Amino acid sequence: MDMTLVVGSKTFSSWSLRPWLLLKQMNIPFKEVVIALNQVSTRERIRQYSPSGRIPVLLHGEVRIWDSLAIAEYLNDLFPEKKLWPAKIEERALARSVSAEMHSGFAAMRQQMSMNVNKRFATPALSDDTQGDLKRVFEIWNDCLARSGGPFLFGSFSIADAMFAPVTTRLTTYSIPLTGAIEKYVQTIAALPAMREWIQGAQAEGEG
Ligand SMILES: N[C@@H](CCC(=O)N[C@@H](CS)C(=O)NCC(=O)O)C(=O)O
Repeated sequence: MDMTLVVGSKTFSSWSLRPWLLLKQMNIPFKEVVIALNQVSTRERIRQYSPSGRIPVLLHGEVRIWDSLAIAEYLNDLFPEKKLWPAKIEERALARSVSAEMHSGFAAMRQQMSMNVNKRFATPALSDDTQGDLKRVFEIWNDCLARSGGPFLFGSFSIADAMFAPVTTRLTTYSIPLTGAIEKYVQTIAALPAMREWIQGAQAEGEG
């Protein structure tokens, strides 16, 4: 049965990037529908697919899943052999914790460093709250990478990497100085063929 992922503009839609990257990276075939954000028709177009009025949405037969983390969990249920979460229960618990923390937190960073993969800005004066958010993201990454040995947060690519992928692009867009394991991790995500494909798609939109 075909799967269709409805996403927002690739330039801006950080929530959409997560399940899109997960599907691509795990070689799960899907069709995509892209809805341009910030247009007069955006709200109405999203409503055709999404009861919450938000995207991403995954359409699979009669099943509709809205919300990036719910989509990731659905894919994990559908494709257990793909090991979208780490194999060990302790690692899985940690991966779910950091993914949920990303999903529900970091409001200051999201607001001050909104995703725009087509732009590069000089490092802005970061608010205390944004600095606190970045400090916590780096703490999570350093901890996970030290435990797993990399190159991804839990060794091989998992839902946790998909959840944090938009943060890696924000660090580049806003020229945040990086060192050591953090810099290497950002480079690892940027070098993924799927990530390059998303960015090419964003460039083709000519937005931002
Ligand atoms: N918690 C949701 C958030 C989704 C969300 O906020 N999506 C934005 C686009 S990135 C949206 O649909 N905005 C509606 C609009 O721009 O009209 C998720 O994880 O999927």
